[in-house]
Amino acid sequence: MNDNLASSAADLLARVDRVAVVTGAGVSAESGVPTFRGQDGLWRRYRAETLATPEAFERDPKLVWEWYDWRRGLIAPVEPNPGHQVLAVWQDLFAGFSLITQNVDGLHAKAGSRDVVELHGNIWKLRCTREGTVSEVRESPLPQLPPVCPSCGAFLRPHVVWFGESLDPAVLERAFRLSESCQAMLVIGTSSVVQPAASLPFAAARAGAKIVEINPEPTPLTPHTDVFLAGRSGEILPALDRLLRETR
Ligand code: BJW
Repeated sequence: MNDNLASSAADLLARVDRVAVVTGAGVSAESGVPTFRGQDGLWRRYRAETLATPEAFERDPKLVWEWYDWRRGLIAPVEPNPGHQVLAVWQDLFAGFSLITQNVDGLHAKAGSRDVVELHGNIWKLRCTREGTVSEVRESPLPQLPPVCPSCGAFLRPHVVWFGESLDPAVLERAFRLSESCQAMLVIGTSSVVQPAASLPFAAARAGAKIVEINPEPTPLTPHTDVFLAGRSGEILPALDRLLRETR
């Protein structure tokens, strides 16, 4: 990490009251959860269109469920890392703090973050394909694949947003409102290619917010940021937290 850039980011954060954070799979990478794209990404080994689309589920619900059940088993024993922990502490450091995540792993909540805006749903929740009811099911592995609704017998599906599906309008509207009302936005561990999540920092910047990005690799957002901190969020966020406390 470049010390001057980290100091600039800390100075920037020390001067604002309202902060919004957008996270992606990279924030959970140091906990051992694979990302989607990139070297060991899930999409390198599995084809998104065969597993994360409504058409895939229609075609072969058991195959899709086997993949999700495997991922639930992978995530179940995983613990939040120092990056998640700093973000949980920051909710009480700023007068206004919001955390918007594309992740479905629930690790921000496990770290103690409250009221997380989950853009793409949550892998621990299941939704009835007929009635639309949502329930939280932590059991892993699931006893039956595909699981069925205890009330009507229809298949349950993961309560996540697949490609080609719309995000929950209320959740999306809230994410844009928070983005457009913050003074600084941190964009952490996302390749910034999946829409509409990738538009949030642009909406924030248009409304006057400063943008800080944390990622080991540059992304399509990088040229539009005020500060780009190259590195892992589990290392950079604790360092930024220390600098911020010295500055404030
Ligand atoms: C670290 C690190 C460390 C590593 N520290 N960092 C234009 C053209 C074509 C299609 C579209 C288009 N506009 C919109 C679309 C459709 C599509 C889309 O955006 N496609 C793009 C790929 C082009 N979007 C949708 O379909 C969305 N719905 C929608 O738009 O509805 C209206 C509509 C429909 C149809 C057409 C047009 C409009 C829904 C998107 C749903 C995404 N769902 C998934 C799966 C969720 C369930 C599950 O988990 O199984 O969400 S896909 C996957 O990508 C997952 C993620 O949340 C999402 C984003 O990935 P993320 O988090 O950025 O992860 P990675 O792996 O990409 O990046 C990790 C980053 O971390 C990397 O940069 C690393 O460098 C970094 N990193 N280690 C910090 N230690």
